[in-house]
Amino acid sequence: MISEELKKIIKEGNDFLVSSHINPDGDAIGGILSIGWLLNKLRKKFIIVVDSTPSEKFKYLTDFKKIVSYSETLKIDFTIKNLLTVDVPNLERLEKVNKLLPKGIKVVNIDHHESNSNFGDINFIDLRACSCTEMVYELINSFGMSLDKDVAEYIYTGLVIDTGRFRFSSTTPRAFEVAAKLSEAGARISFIAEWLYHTNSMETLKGLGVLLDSLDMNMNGRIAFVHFDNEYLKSEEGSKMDTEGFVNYPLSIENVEVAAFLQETEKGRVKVSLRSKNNNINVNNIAAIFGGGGHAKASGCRIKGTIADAKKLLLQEIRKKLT
Ligand SMILES: [Mn+2]
Repeated sequence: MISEELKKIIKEGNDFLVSSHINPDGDAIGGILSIGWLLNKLRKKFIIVVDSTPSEKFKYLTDFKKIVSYSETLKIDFTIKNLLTVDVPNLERLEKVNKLLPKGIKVVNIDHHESNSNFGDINFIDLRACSCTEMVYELINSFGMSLDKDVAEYIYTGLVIDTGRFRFSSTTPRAFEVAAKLSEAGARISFIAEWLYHTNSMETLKGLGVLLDSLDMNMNGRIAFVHFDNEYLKSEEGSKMDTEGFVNYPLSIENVEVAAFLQETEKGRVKVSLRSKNNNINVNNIAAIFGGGGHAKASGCRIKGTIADAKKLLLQEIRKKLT
């Protein structure tokens, strides 16, 4: 349900900073672009800023280039009065974008993460929404606007990414209803599927080979780990690959219940993506132990130490849940 309070701040407010989490995924990017589309229709002043450069994978989205990557020298030519976040469970996830926020601004929080801390002045949280873009779709609808191809593709991209192509158990009948409307509005369904899931760079495919070689099975095949060490991530080939979706390969193994994809992004610092196929194992809770978060079946965190250290710590926690 769209609250009157939410509609009011979007209708009457101005000078918005729109943002999402660091390393934005398809739902984050689709979410901020569809909010931008709405604000533009309402002739609002706004800027979209995220920490980190968005993946080129999403360059087919019309206003992709309007997403600004945070830098120390970034100048915004208006005073921000409102912050609008999409797909952000807590403000820390904005990372350096926090430096742009003046004191006393209003915060609007649009999200579907279980771990959301309700940090906004206005919180639009819907744990049943398949994607944040589905929530923005409802918001745009509440303004009685009709969709064009551009916004239909922003929304559809979030929906496809966050439902794993309408595959996750979280995929609702509503997701298909919304997808039908987006297709009607001109979203290129076939092109997006081909581009997102059946087009790879050579480096990505070679990287997948390296990753699969690292496969490490634990607890009689119930837990699968894969990893990249820092040397590979920094190498000529490794630095060019797109690792999106890689965690699904270990997860696809029959009898695997929990999969973890570890990347030593810096020496002594490991980024972890966690996935669960077991309804009784909530990987959001496991990620939370290490200061991360996400969803019951898909979450992430960062662990200090080597790949071996991180595996050991994760194994300890996952083992507790599995026994
Ligand atoms: Mn999302």
